[in-house]
Amino acid sequence: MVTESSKKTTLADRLKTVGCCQIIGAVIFALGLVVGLVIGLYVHQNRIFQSHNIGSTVRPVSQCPSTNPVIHLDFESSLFAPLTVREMTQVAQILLNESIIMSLDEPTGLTQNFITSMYLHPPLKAMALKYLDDDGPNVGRYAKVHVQRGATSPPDVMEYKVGPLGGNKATITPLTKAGDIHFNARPYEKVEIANLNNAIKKDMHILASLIAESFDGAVYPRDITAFFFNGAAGFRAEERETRFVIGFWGFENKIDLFHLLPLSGTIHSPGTDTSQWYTHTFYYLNQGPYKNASELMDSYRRNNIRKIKLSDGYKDTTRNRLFPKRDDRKPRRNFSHRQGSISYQPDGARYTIAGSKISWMGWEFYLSASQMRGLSLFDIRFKGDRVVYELSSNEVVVTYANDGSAQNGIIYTDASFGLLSGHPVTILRDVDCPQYATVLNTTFWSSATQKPGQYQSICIFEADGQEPLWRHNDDSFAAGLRNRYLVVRMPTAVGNYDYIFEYHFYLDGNLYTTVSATGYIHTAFWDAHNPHIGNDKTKTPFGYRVSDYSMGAIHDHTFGFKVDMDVISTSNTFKLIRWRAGSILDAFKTQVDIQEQPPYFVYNQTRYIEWETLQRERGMKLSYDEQNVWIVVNDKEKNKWGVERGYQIAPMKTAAQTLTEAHPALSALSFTKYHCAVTKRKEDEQYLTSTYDINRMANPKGHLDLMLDNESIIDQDLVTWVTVGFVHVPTSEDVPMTTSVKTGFLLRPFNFFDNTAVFDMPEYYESADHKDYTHEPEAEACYEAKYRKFCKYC
Ligand SMILES: *[C@@H]1O[C@H](CO)[C@@H](O)[C@H](O)[C@H]1NC(C)=O
Ligand SMILES: *[C@@H]1O[C@H](CO)[C@@H](O)[C@H](O)[C@H]1NC(C)=O
Ligand SMILES: *[C@@H]1O[C@H](CO)[C@@H](O)[C@H](O)[C@H]1NC(C)=O
Ligand SMILES: *[C@@H]1O[C@H](CO)[C@@H](O)[C@H](O)[C@H]1NC(C)=O
Ligand SMILES: *[C@@H]1O[C@H](CO)[C@@H](O)[C@H](O)[C@H]1NC(C)=O
Ligand SMILES: *[C@@H]1O[C@H](CO)[C@@H](O)[C@H](O)[C@H]1NC(C)=O
Ligand SMILES: [Cu+2]
Repeated sequence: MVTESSKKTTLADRLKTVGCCQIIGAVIFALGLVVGLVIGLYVHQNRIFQSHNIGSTVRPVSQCPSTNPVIHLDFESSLFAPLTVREMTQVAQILLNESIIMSLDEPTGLTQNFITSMYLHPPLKAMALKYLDDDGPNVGRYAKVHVQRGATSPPDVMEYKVGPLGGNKATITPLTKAGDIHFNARPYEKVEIANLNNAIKKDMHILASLIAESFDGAVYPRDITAFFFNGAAGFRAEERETRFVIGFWGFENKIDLFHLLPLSGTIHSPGTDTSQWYTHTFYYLNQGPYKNASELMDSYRRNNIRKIKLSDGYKDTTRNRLFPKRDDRKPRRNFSHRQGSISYQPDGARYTIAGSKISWMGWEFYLSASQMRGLSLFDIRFKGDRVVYELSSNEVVVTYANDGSAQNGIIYTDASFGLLSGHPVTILRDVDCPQYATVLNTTFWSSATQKPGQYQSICIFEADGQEPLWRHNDDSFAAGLRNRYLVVRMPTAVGNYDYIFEYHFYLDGNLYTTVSATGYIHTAFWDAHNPHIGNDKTKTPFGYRVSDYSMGAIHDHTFGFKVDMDVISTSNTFKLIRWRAGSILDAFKTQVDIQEQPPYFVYNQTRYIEWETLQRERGMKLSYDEQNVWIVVNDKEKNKWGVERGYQIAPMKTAAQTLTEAHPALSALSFTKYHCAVTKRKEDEQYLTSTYDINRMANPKGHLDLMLDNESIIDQDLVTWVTVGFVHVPTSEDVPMTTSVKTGFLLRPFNFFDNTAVFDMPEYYESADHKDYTHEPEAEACYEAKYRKFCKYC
């Protein structure tokens, strides 16, 4: 009774208050409106904005606190940080002093010795672990250097380890033997390209009228140039036969890979004596081979050949077809003039960077990078336990298929060119990462200038996933945790493609590795009268027509990673959980021998799981028909429930290699056959591929199948080599730009913790009776300062 009456009073009182409030509210509102208008006019006229003077109508908003997460950037004191510019200079000086190279001037000829790349040689793991875990001595920093030795007889390529860097105790250790790496198996670099360009000059002169008549009045070298990266330089290491194709100029002194032309040839280009080089095997509109340019020209003059004549004015349209700029003739989308949603950091950064060590919400790891292999992370720990010793991108393979004289059988192993040494990439704030991201440099050695360089290529930030990491609603409560994660992102540009490598660290111990592809597609000439295509003049067996004279060549993108898991210690075992279907008896018989199905089973069929411990090194492929779960466990470490602690390796949606062993490249690319291969870790099994194998496919020397040699992998230091990718059928939407496509894999705790690892985080929780309410920390509203200008050049 008492309660009821008091309730009524309260309600009546409230109603009164409300009525009263409404009047007061209206007055305040009117006042506010006037004040607001006046202030608005004032602000407008004076073009100033002083938030603390605005009064009650506008909530005062100030700039978000800017905390600098960088404690220091002394990379040279770190075990794993990328080499610094200073260290690279020291290494070059040491090689010069020891006469391994003769000069640090720009190389001008192939008969010189010069450095083609340089990057951190990771410390020996045993030593690094002693240092990290047992107060062992600092193992120092070492460089790995590739030297192209054209001055040596016979010429070759050598790799050296130089260090320890910093003091005056550095020594040079050859990692290869003289002659081991044949000179003709080396990757292409600028000096050779200049000589290859020279080698075709006289042919271009001979073919001048063919070029002009066929290609819209094109004149070499004013309008067209040659492209030399058309796949392997030879099948055997000794061979060097460089196929070239002609195309229009694109951006910035580079060929336009979208407007290649149907004129090609091959340059016999072995060794260093360029006077012995010659061109041969010419094709025009896939007609040939012609022994030399004169022979082709003869045939053309005598009309013994089918001809092509591009439409008039075509060559002046190529740039606009490709240039990635908004088309001003297109109407703007409604509201597209407004700024889109953005995220900001209201309470300062929640991560720190000390040297190359990054910490965020229980995660700790070191960042590293190599100009050849890209971005790496070392010593990844979560809540104090080491989970991964090394997580590194290793290789990107792109295998094309095409019907073009120099445009068939193209295979790129991008790490041979260098995942980070192609074009300097600068992080585009607001495009690549939010304003508040921290940007770190990576370094590279420029083969062309014989100087070190660095660019702003990695960004680090906490991302707002804008989604629940977990949630639950019940009649008695509602609760959840917003998903936020740390991102380490590195965009790269290798030729026409841009790859964006990322690592995402989650609050629950999950770690995503992803890679996206965007950029330009690589095409071949579209020949409407190609005798190899059917009546439907829109496609070839190798892809669709995507422009007047271009077809998009089908290809795959395959990304290989080294994942050196250390679940708590280096003693790990790999287990397969097989996802089975069968009878109830089959299920039980995997553990106990029973003869009769227990009576309470409603069906006699079920699914069940079986465990297999991998005894020996093995490569595995995913299959929809065989659902397996891959886990790396430490059988000496148990969780509270007695289960061995582990981490799962779970690929995201991925393609599989479909080339068979009949394809000549498959052994050099043997890693592409597996989605996951498990090997016993060895210092000399550093990478999935060799820099040189693509140019010596007949006898490749550094690929994954050579590591899979049946060694025991029970309670060993294991490396799992994870490979994911996608197939690409280019369509008209890839022109001018392929929008980003993503794949990757997840490392996920698997009985690693006693329970969900996030219940040490502040969360949102509300009981139905509203008596218990907690939420994540909430800072005052603020605006994010644009502390770095968007525009790089203005
Ligand atoms: C250069 O070499 C000489 C002897 O070969 C050695 O004494 C000197 O320390 C070296 N200098 C550097 C910078 O390595
Ligand atoms: C081109 O080949 C033809 C016949 O195969 C030969 O007669 C001619 O000398 C060659 N020309 C050049 C410039 O090598
Ligand atoms: C865009 O805005 C205009 C003007 O408000 C409106 O007439 C039109 O229907 C809108 N178009 C779309 C696609 O929403
Ligand atoms: C990063 O590289 C840029 C050049 O791209 C340079 O100006 C800057 O000083 C470098 N920053 C650090 C910390 O080395
Ligand atoms: C399973 O159940 C089906 C249908 O109930 C029955 O026909 C079949 O014989 C059973 N199989 C076994 C092995 O009991
Ligand atoms: C791998 O090694 C085991 C044990 O030595 C042996 O039984 C097996 O035949 C080997 N397998 C291969 C493919 O060599
Ligand atoms: Cu692609």
